[in-house]
Order: sequence, then structure tokens, then C-alpha cells
Amino acid sequence: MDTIYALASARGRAGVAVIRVSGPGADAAVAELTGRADLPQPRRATRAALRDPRDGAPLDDGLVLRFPAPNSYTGEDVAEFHVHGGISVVAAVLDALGGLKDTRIAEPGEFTRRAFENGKMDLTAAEAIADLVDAETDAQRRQALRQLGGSLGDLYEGWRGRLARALAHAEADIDFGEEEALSETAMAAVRPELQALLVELDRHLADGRRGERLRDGLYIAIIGAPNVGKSSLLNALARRDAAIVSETAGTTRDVIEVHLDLGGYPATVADTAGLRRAEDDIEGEGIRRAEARAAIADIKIAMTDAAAWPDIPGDVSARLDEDSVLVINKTDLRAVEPESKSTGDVCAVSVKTGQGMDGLEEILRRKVASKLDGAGGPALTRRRHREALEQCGEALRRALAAGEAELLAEDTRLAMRHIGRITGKVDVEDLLDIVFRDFCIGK
Ligand SMILES: Nc1nc2c(ncn2[C@@H]2O[C@H](COP(=O)(O)OP(=O)(O)OP(=O)(O)O)[C@@H](O)[C@H]2O)c(=O)[nH]1
Ligand SMILES: [Mg+2]
Repeated sequence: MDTIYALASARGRAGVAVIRVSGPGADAAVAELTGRADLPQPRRATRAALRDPRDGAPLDDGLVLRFPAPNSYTGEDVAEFHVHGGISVVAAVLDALGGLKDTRIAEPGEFTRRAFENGKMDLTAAEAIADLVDAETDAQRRQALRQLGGSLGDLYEGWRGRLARALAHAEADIDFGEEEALSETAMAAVRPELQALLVELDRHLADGRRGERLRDGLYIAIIGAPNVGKSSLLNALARRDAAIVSETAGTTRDVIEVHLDLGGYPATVADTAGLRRAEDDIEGEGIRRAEARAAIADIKIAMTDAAAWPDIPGDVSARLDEDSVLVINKTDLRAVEPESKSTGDVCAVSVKTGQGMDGLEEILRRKVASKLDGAGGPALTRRRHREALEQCGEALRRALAAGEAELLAEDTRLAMRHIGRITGKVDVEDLLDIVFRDFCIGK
């Protein structure tokens, strides 16, 4: 087994940088770089002058920490060098480590992969580590922490355990197949359990993809006629000048997207070209893109001008539904009484003066939260989980339809396999590259 090393903190100038080493050569790395035969106490930060073992040249004055196996992140011997976070310091320490025997730079996610392979965590927890590193909002962080704490892993392992017990019953049936009476009672015990599991699994799957959407963020499209103030609204929500605003109708041609943190929930807000009969090919393409974004959006902000209220253009009213907010803009020029035109929300604002903007942001936060916050159990967070659960469900349905104990047992075994692949308990070799591909180096 190679010893691996990598910068665990972010690249660039910083107060401190952490370089992590894992594998059988971790202690040797400490001895070589500190030039001391007596190793520091485990888990005790120890100050040391670091030097290049090849020529004794000083590298930095820093801290060294040892985490002997198995009490470490990876389960192997681990060492950490906390050095000054300068680009040259880090480069020099990494270079010195690279000169050691059987020691190489880590692949992305390799530390966590080793932790998984050493039984330190299951695959859902490993994925949670990646999500935690990527989390940009409160809700994303909380979801990742719950998953790291085993919310998903425990749920799936619980189901796998129940399937294992059902399988044992079904197999008892097969062994005593001749004895008709026993066979019937055992089968009768297994079927309701599989049925109950199937109901729980379907409920878990029918969660509106909230866990996956929380990772990716919701998509919010701003649509409306030209010149109503769509780009002005995007800039106000983003609190910066992301899109060009002008009094010329047809200013925005392409889709402009901004990532936002809406009260702890991630969202992408898209400003689009004003909907009207296009004056040229480019505008026509812009309008097609606007319509496409409106069609895929989780939430639509349909904007209209207070001057024409209560009239709104047909292509705007056609897109009002319970996932939309009708925003009447430019109330500084003409006061209006907002009234709902559909099942969706409505509010009157002046993007220019800021009047009503708090109310609009509150409506957006509420809409986003209602889509991402689920009552009850943990949410699955990756397509990988969804696909495995769907296959598990299919196997369960087949098992329930089976007339004989052998077939029922076979499909129950398959169902168990599909769930086991989520947590990483069974044949996962082919999965590991997919799971750890998205990690950053040093994690
Ligand atoms: N009085 C007033 N003017 C506004 C308000 N919001 C935007 N405007 C002005 O309306 C004009 C059009 O604004 P934009 O944000 O470019 O409108 P748009 O909907 O993106 O327009 P297109 O990209 O052409 O579809 C600009 O001159 C803005 O300054 C408002 O609340 N009150
Ligand atoms: Mg615009």
C-alpha cells in the first residue's frame, strides 16, 4: 500500500496550511522531515523545525500531529503538518514528501476512499463528506451533516436487515418445502413484511427529489414582457449588477444566471429575454431560451408592469400556476391593488425604490423552503441512491408476485443487493470510481 499525501486545506495564501499524509510511511515522513528519531506523542500537536531530508535545507517552522492506525480519519497511520500557508512553503513541503520512498500524491477523494475501505464509514457517509465540503448554504450543510451522522445509512441498513430476515424465512421454506403446512405459514409471514417495506420504500422515493434538489439548488426563472424590469429584479436579488438594465425594450437576449442563498436554501435565478414577437433572429432565439427555462423552472417569477395592471400579457398569464409568483413592478409610477390571477402568489413592488421587495423575498423563501423541506424522514441525495432503490422496489414487486418460495427468495436476495450497493456493503468495486470522482484532492 502506497503512502499518500496532499494539501488538505485550500490552495493559495493563508495563515496556516494543513498537509496530510496517510499510509504505512506516515511515521517515517514525520521522522524524516523533523529529523528527530523520537516521534511526537499521538494526537498531540508538537512544534518542529521541518527540513528537507535530502539536503537538510530548512522548510518551515510548524506543527506536527500523528494519528496512529486505526484511530485516524483513514484508519491508517496518518500524519499532519500544519505549516505557514504560503505558496512556496507548501510547495517545498510537498516536494520533500514526494522525495520519500513509496510515497505519492493522493488522488481526489483517496483519503476518504481509504476510510471507506477500512470500514471507517459507509458510502453514504463518504458522499456526505463531499457534500459538506461543497455546501454553500445552511440547509445544504445541515443535510450533509445528517447524512454523515448516518441518517441515510442507518435507514438503508435497517431495510437490508429486514430483507435478510425475510429471506431467512423464505429459505427455511425452501428447505422444508415438502411439509406443506410449514411452507404456507412461513410464506404468509414473509409477504406482509415485503409489502410493508415496499410501501416505505415508495414513500421514501416519492419525496419530490428534495434531497437531490437541495444539493443542486432550485431553479427560478424570471419571465415577462420586455422592459418590465426583469433584469433590474435579478440585480436586486443578487445585490450586484449581474445583468444589463436599460430602457430599451429587448435588452436581455441570453439567459443570465445567478446563484443565490435564499434564507439558507440554494437557488439559481435566471433572467431571460422579454417575451414578445421577436424583432430579429437573435432576439427570437433569446425568447425560445426564455420559454425553455420557464418550462423547466421549479419556480417562476412572472413580471408585469403596473402601468397596464390589471391587464397582463397572454404569454405571462398562461404561465401562472401554483409554482409562480406574479410580480407587478414599477408601483412607484402607478399604485396598484394586487389581486391573485391564479393559484400562485402575487405581490406588487418597485424594484427601483425597493418598496415591496422584502415581501417578495419572503414569498420566494417560503416557496423554496416548501419544496426542499420535507416532513419526516431523511431525503436521498443522489441519483445513484434513487436508481438503486427503484431497482430494489422492482425486485420486491417481483418477489411479491412470485408463487414459489424459491423465486421469492431469489428476488428478495436481489432487492438486498441493490440496497447494499447504496451503503457499500456489497460488490461496490465498480461504484467506487463514480462515488469518489467528485471529491477534491486532500479529502
Ligand atoms: N420607475 C421604475 N423604473 C424601473 C423599475 N424597475 C426597472 N425600471 C426601469 O425599467 C427599464 C427596463 O428595466 P430592465 O430591468 O432592463 O427590464 P427588462 O425586463 O430586463 O427588459 P428586457 O431585458 O428588455 O426584456 C430600465 O430603464 C429600468 O431602470 C421600477 O421599479 N420603477
Ligand atoms: Mg432584461
